[in-house]
Amino acid sequence: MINEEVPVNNIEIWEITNNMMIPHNFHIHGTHFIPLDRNGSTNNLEAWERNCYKDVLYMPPQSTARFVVQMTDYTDTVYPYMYHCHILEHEDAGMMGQFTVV
Ligand SMILES: [Cu+2]
Repeated sequence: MINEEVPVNNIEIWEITNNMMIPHNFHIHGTHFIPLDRNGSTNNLEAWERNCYKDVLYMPPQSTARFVVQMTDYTDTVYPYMYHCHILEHEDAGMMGQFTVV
């Protein structure tokens, strides 16, 4: 199953939400992103999360974050990229999605 189809080189803002009562670490493959805010404010980003490229973002319980991202490499449905929680037990339990760049 492909969760997202992203136009190549498009500059996008993604919003991700952790609606659970435990933290997660959002991780994306094939690109990196610049965090914009957490829970609606840049003040909720740590110093090491600002103005830099990341491929993992800590998501506290009940939090929402936005980041700007650009996918510069094509991929397809045979070898899609993925995003997932970087906590191994969560990843193994299926907390992940797949996306293509077209
Ligand atoms: Cu997790």
